[in-house]
Amino acid sequence: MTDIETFMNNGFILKKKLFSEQEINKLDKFIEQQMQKNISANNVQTSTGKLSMSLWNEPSDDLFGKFSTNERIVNPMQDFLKDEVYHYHSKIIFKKPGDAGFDWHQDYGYWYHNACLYPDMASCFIMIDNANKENGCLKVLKGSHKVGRISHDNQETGQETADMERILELEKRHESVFIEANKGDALFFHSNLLHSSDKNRSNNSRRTLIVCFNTKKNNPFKKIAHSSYTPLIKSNYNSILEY
Ligand SMILES: O=C(O)CCC(=O)C(=O)O
Repeated sequence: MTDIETFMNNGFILKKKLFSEQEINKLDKFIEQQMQKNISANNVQTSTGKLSMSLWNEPSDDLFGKFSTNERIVNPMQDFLKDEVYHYHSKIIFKKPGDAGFDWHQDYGYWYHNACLYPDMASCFIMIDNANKENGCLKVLKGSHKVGRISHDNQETGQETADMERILELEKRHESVFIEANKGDALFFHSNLLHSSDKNRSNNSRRTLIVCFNTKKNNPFKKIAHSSYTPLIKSNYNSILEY
């Protein structure tokens, strides 16, 4: 199967070693420096506790931007979504030891409410640390993007949680896949793919940089949250190490 066929059939594709160890070490140091400058991280509350996340809408003109607009991500995204894509937002999930997991949801469960008419949206989940079952790697229901958008309950915390009656049924029909991966690997996944994650039960953080894309033709019909269409200027392959 080609990468496009895999993405179409399964709703995701894991690309091993999309970024080198040297590139991820550079990102790791950059995050450390930004934390010292107090980049804001907000607490997210889920049914299993709390974790922290930083989110920004515009692709920043710094090392984060060299990742989020990198041709290694943008070119496949355009192939998967079959349109020009733009940066919708990026976020870093800091899943520290003991931090919570995410309840079952589709990202389009959120983005639907942001005036995006079609689920022609996807994310690239870049592993900054190795991810495994113990530290709360992502879990997906393979092929579940084909069910379309299912209803979500809006929790008091602001988190959207997919209808559990349907999840229990879908779990019988779709394989649950734990995305165990190494730092530098990257998961591309469709906005309707059902996913969740467990708490971090290890002694180390499990951090990810998640870059979310929308398509040009799916520009939100009104401004609610995240970015509207702005042409994306791609960064070339070498731009991370050159930065
Ligand atoms: O980082 C995780 O464990 C899950 C993140 C997630 O589900 C999301 O950002 O939509």
